[in-house]
Formats: sequence, structure tokens, C-alpha cells
Amino acid sequence: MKKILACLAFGVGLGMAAQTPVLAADMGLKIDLAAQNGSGETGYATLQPHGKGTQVVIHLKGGPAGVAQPAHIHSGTCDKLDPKPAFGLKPVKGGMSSTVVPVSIDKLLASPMAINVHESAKDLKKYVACGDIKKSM
Ligand SMILES: [Cu+2]
Repeated sequence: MKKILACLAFGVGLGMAAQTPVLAADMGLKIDLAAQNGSGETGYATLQPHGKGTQVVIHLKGGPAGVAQPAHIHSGTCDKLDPKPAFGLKPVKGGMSSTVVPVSIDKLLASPMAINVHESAKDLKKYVACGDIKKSM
């Protein structure tokens, strides 16, 4: 019995040490959103596994009151974004947006992608905030 317990303890210890980075990714990502084009809008987005998909929650400060700001996941990086959205996100309103997209975090990390927020439905061309989807380490 003592030997089994010792093995268990060793296994758990080893598993935790080996899996720490994997666990961190499994538990989700936090992406900083930087202001663009003088918007003054900054914040972050969290990505959490949700079934086979990913729940994306955006928290943004400094946006215009009462305006829904379109948000998407685009291919590319904030410096060089593919203008065509890869996945739609719910518009940011009152500083928040929560959407489940039908793609895993691993897939989102597999090629360069970014979360961006636009000024308004009328002024889609003005980008107000953006963050590259990547592991923070
Ligand atoms: Cu967009």
C-alpha cells in the first residue's frame, strides 16, 4: 500500500511539472487589446475552451457609450490584417462582447490570427483596438 501511494505521489508530481504549460493553454488565453488610430480603447480578450469551440470574451474600456462596435477574428496580425473576417464576434457594447466560435484554441493558434474591434457598423474601416492571438509566454 505504501509503495502504491508513493508511486501515485510521484506520478502526480511528475505530471504536474510536465503538464504545466499544456494546462495553461487548455485553460485558455488572455490577449491584450491595444488601441489603434487614436481610439483610446484598450482592454483584453479571454479565450476559453467551450465544447469543440472557443468562448471569446472581450473587455474594452474607453469606447463610445451606446454604440455597438463590430468585432471579429481575422487572419493575419494587427500590423497586417486580412480585411475579410475569419470569424464574427458579437459587437462590443458597454465594453463587453461574448461569443462562442466553432473553432478550437489550438486551431486559432495554428496560424497568425488577431481579434479586432471596429469603430461602428457605419465606420467599419476604422479599427479601434486589436490583439494578436498568441500564447502570452
Ligand atoms: Cu474585423
